[in-house]
Amino acid sequence: MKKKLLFLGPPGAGKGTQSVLFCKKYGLEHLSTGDLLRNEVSSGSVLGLKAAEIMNQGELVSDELVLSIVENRLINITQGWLLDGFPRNVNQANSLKKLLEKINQPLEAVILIKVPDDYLIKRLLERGRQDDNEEVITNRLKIYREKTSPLIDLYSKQGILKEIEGNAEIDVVFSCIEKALG
Ligand code: B4P
Repeated sequence: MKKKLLFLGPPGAGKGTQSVLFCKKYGLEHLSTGDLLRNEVSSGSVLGLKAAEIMNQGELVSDELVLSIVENRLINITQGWLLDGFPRNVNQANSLKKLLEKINQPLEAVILIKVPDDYLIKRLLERGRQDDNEEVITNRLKIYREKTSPLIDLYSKQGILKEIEGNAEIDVVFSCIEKALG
């Protein structure tokens, strides 16, 4: 099983859901920039307050902040890792590439979880997190299309992208991911 992974997909595709299951089963370190940013927000730090404002509008938090969070974690992991929600734009992808070259741990596979917009909106409205209201979700989908979706082409050209149909039961999606990475 591959041990240096990235899960990519639109908001609500199930990146977080599948990452937790996968890391538990295969002993990888789960690096979710969304979770790390929400921890920063709960801590009430100045950075957290700034991040909360941006996240509640469905925009991307600054590359600088996200990169510093990821770099600090990634360099200390030895047992394999799964990046969830990072990178989210081309600049973050380029920075990740440089960082992985520096630590000599190349990305082995990228899982793209695909779900139609209608289902994404329904799932997120049902979840009801602070940034899960119709207006913000619409903006998050727009940002995904504009800034994150170019990464699909980038990783496809590198020959490491695997596409998964995410509009199915959680355990079915999980099995498809295992098959794709096995
Ligand atoms: P994230 O925390 O990454 O969250 P997400 O993309 O909205 O959701 P995810 O795809 O993980 O869906 P989940 O499994 O939870 O981002 C939140 C915000 O943080 C961003 O908008 C941005 O502001 C900021 N941010 C994060 N990373 C950043 C970065 N690198 N740079 C800049 N800013 C960044 O699933 C959603 C729901 O669907 C859940 O309720 C789940 O139970 C349900 N679900 C999952 N799988 C299902 C299935 N198969 N069937 C039915 N329901 C399912």
